This record gives sequence, structure tokens and C-alpha cells, in this order.
Amino acid sequence: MDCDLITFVIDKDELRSATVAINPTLDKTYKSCFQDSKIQANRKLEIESVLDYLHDELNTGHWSKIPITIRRAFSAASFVKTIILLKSSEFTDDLLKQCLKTVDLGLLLGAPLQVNSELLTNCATFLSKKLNERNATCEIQNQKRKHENKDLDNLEQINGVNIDTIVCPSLETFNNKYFVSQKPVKLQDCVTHWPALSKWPDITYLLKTAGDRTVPVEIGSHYADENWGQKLMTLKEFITNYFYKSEDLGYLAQHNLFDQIPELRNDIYIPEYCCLGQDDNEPEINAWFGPAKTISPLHHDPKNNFLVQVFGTKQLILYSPDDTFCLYPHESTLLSNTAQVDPFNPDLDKYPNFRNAKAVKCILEAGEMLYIPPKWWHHVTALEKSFSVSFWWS
Ligand SMILES: O=C(O)CCC(=O)C(=O)O
Repeated sequence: MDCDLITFVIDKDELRSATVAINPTLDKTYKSCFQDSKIQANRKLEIESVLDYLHDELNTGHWSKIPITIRRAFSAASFVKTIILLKSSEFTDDLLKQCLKTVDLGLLLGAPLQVNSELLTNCATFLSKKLNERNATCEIQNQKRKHENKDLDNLEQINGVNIDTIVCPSLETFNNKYFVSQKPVKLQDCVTHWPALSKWPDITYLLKTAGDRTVPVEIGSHYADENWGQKLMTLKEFITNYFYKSEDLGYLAQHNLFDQIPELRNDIYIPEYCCLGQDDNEPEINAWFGPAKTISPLHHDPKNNFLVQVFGTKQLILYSPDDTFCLYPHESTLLSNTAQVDPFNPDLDKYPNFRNAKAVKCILEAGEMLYIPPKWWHHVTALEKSFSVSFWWS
């Protein structure tokens, strides 16, 4: 990682002359910071003492009278200290925070170098991104731990069969075994080439690409609940207040984020199997982005669906259209594609036919893609923080 940081230096001579002009003995410190993979402890003391000296100079007299060379030297020394810190200590969040603070002080009190004018700005961006990445990973790991002791409804309590799984079938195999017979299947290794798989788990990438864009968010336990509602907010607000916090359940669900934000559209590809459809139009592509425990209640859609899991895990229960009489669709037109029965807590007195429903169970992990044929009922729960993309096609 320190090497990544060093690549920001366009002109090492400038950096060197800025620091060495202040204290010639720093020449060794400078060289060692770039050349040695292990840094001696005294190098840290040397650069600290130079920064202390410069700090005193910066705080003497009126700000406007401070020689620009002192301010540039402070910037250069801040960068050198950062490299030394990164090379000399164990790599932790605290270390990254200390480096970011060093760089921020360099930005606030120093002055841009003439050639390496963006050095500290780029360095700060780099460090805060690393920090964010680590925090996002920790969040996801914590969530995973939570999921292990979870209070979520468990697929094991459902009677049924596990879904067929197939590794990247040919078009012909998919067509003959699943599409023609309208049978759901989980496909593995079909989206390994998607940039989204590596980019989107880095929440800072999503924030950077789309943080200030306004998106619709569903608030409430699920869309068939009476307290359910929708709010518009920026993606950043959603991530801060709903993705990382869990008091109120918020779900960026069934939103065509990709027409809205083409940069994200470039990170995914339409599955080639969609060419089996009759319709020449592109599939309708939707984002499903949210914390653990989002629920899409048991419902069906009119089109073929490929539900691709970009990160996180979801559990699904599917029922064939033949089982519709066991699932008791709502009577109102608006919810006629949604079942009244909750497969995890069926009220068998009210919905006795549910006993005869034959569930197909599926755990969908990152990088997997589920084929849901038209009219197949599906109930979806996010077991972790999750991002899925659906392709509806016909
Ligand atoms: O992932 C979800 O929460 C629901 C997905 C869904 O219902 C769909 O793709 O049709």
C-alpha cells in the first residue's frame, strides 16, 4: 500500500529539496522513506522533529508573512512522515487515521508543492478510501456475525426441495432444461466478469459514484405492510441512515438506478440467456440495495427474471404458479400479485391449502444468478447487507 502512495510522487526531487532545504540531515530520512522496505525508528523521530520545527515557524508572526518555502516544506514533510508511518507500523485503522490527520495538517498549514501540487489531496483521498473500505468490510463482517446468531426466519423451517444449481450452462442447456420447461434454477459463474462484483462491495465507490444522487427508498418492514412508505433521499443519506443503521428498515428496492446513473450501468452486463426472449427490447433492470432483513413478501411478476446477487446473501422461497390456490393472493387489484399467506408464519386456520404448497428453497450468494420464470411466486429475505440486480425480460 505504501508503494501505491509513492506512485503519487511525480517529482521526487521537488519533495526532497523542499524538505532537505530545511534540514540537510533529512536527506537520509528521505531516501530511506522511499527505498527501504523497513524503516528504522529514528527516522520517525527525525521527521517529527522537522515537523515540530516547521510548525513553530508556521505559528510565528502573521500568516501572510510565512515564507512559502516553509509551508511547502511542511507539506513535503507531512507526506514523508505518512510514508514512514505506513512503512514502520502494523497496518491498522488507527494508523490510517493518524496518517490522514498528518496529511490533513499538511493540507491546512502547508502549501501545494509546485510540481506535485495534488500530492496531499490525492494522498488524503487514497487514505480515506482505504479507511472507508476497511470500515465497510468490518460492517459487512459484523453483519455476517449477526446473521450467524440471527433472529431471521430460517429456510430450514420450510418444507420443500432445494433449487437446482448449474454452473454456467450453455445457452442450449439452459433453454432445454429450464427455460422451455419454465423451471427455476440457480446459475453459478455466469457473472464473474462483472466489474460490479469487485467494485460495489466498496461502499465508498458507490458513494463516490452516486452519493449525491436522489433515489427512492422504501421505508417499513415490507411493501404489503400498512406502515410502509416511500421517501426520496440521496444515496449518501440512505447509506448513512439506513444501510449502516438498522432502527428503521429502508430498502432501495426495484429502482432503475442504471438508467439514472450510467456509470453504474457500465459495471454490469445483460445475461446472454435473455436473448431467448421474444421481445427485442432490452430487459428492465432494477437495483435492490439494502441492509440485512429486508423482505420482499411472497409475490409474482409477469416476466422472466434473472436475479443477480452482487454482494451479500439472500434467501428465497419459490412456489410454482400451480400452487397459487395454496397461497391466497390478495383480492385488491393493486396487491393481486401478492400472497396473503406468510410462508414463515402461515395461519393454517385461515389459509389451510398452504399445507399443500411445494416450496423450492434457494440461498443466493454473491456472484450467483437465479432464474425465476414468469408467475413463479417468490419470497425474498436479505440475510446480510445486500445488493442485487434483477433483469425482467420476455
Ligand atoms: O430481492 C428482492 O428483495 C426482491 C427481488 C424481486 O422480487 C424480483 O426481482 O422480482
